[in-house]
Amino acid sequence: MSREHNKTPEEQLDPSRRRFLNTAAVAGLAGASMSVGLSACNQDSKPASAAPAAAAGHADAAHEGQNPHLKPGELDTYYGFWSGGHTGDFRVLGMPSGRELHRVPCFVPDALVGWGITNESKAVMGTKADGSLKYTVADTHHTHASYKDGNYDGRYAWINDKINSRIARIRLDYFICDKITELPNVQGFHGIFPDKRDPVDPAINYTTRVFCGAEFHVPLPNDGRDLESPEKYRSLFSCVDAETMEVRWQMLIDGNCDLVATSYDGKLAATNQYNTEGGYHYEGMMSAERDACLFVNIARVEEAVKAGKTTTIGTSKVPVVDGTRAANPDPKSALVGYVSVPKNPHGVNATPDAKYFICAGKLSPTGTVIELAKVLDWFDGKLDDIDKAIVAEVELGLGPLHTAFDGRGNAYTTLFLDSQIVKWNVDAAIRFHAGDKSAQYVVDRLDVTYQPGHVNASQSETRFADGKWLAVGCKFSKDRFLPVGPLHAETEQLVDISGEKMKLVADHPVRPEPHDFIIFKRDLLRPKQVYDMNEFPLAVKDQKEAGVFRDGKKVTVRIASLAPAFEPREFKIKVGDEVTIILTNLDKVEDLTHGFAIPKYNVNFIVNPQETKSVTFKADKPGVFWCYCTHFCHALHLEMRSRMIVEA
Ligand code: CUK
Ligand code: CUA
Ligand code: CA
Repeated sequence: MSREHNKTPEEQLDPSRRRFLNTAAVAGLAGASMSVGLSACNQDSKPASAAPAAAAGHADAAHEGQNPHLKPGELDTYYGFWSGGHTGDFRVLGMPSGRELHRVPCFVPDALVGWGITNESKAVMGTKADGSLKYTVADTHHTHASYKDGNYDGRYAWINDKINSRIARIRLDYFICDKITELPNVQGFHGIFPDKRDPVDPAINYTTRVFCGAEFHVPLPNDGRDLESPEKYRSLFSCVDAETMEVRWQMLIDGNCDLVATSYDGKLAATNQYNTEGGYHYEGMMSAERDACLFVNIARVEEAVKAGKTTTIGTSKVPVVDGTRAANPDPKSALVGYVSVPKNPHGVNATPDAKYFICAGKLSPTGTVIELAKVLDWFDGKLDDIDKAIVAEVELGLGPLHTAFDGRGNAYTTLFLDSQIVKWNVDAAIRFHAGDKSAQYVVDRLDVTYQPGHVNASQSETRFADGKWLAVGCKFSKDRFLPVGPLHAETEQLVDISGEKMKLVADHPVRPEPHDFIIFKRDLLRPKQVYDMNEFPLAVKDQKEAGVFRDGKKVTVRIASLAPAFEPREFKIKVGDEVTIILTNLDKVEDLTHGFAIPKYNVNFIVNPQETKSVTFKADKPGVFWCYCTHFCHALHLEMRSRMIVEA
């Protein structure tokens, strides 16, 4: 296989270059796009060639670039929050090194921390009547963090689960998932974005809501009715309270949604739709030349909810407003405006100057720039056609998906089919669209390997985009890493964007498949490394509080760990008992984690310094069971055990 990056700058800048990987599936997609997508873009909307050819090769010779490689002991300057994909977790990377530092389990059990084993984690994850987990699979795509004054404030992050329509919150003081909410009547919860401030109260300059887009349209309620009437299927756009994690309201919408973006003034949330056709096979979903980006007038929706202009669906009590096109004909009262965007658009991203949202065309080779002030004008009745909010629609390349920003006016869009990132200047694109055909909006193209989906840059989704690093999540790795059998790692590539030209500086393999991520400055976070014991009502605060407490067949065993011993050193229970073990780690030393495993009883979890966890199980096997520490904590780690004696 030829290496895609061996190519001259002149070739990189040539937007007519069309090369495809020798992969049947990809070729198929490319074919579909070529036949239906390119036709959407007429010939004279081709971009001007970007930079003078003579200068292209050496334009950046003076730019030394940044070094992503850290010496032993050096710390990264950014945090990266990556979604885990099917592993259902939230991953924390150091950037620019790309070193994976942590995985926060959310939706799927995790054997290291005992997520899905302990009572506390099961309460967060949700259980069935018999106490078993309600779900054990997930599909996380998108992770975003809470804002204050247009920047990350280090309180929370959120992540979606597309399969079971759940949203998880991660506390960024301890890097733990503390709440999970299942959205009612939603299938395929996909895009997620926190608001950045309140639309009406200027004192609230931080995140209080999280908006959740929904992808699949289903009968509402989905209880067996309307199975064969797809024209009645709808999706719901949901608003979740950032603090309580309760669903504040939902809104009926047309079509199927991908991403969500929010404006910096708190007034607008947008979600891009690829199935305005209401198709239920892919041919139907791509039959129209244009779909939409839907703009929600947040203050109006909340007024309508307050005024009780709502319904409910099925057994859910959540108030539902009607945001369908048909229900919102008059801009002056509309809850929603539908801006037309070509064709099966993918991704919607807010520029750091707060002026524009950008949608990528996916099946059209275009990027669409929508001016937010004009959308607001339309809601105020000052603009007769909401499509006049489109200030640019320019050709970028094949299969545009997601866009990141450098804070210097440039956008970086992934081209899935071209296996490229295209760097383009938003102002130049607007001038080009307005008729200045000499405006060179394409600044640079970089081959990536291969088939990029998400892209993000350091601080890109804040007012403080700093244009230093860009990461791109490539869906295929092919020959980039040592072969490990049929399942390939994905390639997260690191690009230095501090200069005029993009520089590929590192490849990182990642376990499939993370989708989206954010990168932000490390000084915006202040994680704690020892728990506050007062967070745990069950805490065994002293070794003297340890012991066995029996109430009929219910037995509570309170255990304290203090390296290198568990207290009590042994305990007796009886077959038939319902046993709850409560374990507090009394060690206060940073990094001193203990584990607690009970052989044959399917119990294993860890307790970090000053943390308390509990497990409940039925004593159903008589014998001696050495409860042992699984986390190397001390020279006497192997000796750190407690003898569980189960009497017949
Ligand atoms: S997405 Cu992942 S590549 Cu829409 Cu969740 Cu685009
Ligand atoms: Cu405690 Cu190992
Ligand atoms: Ca469509």
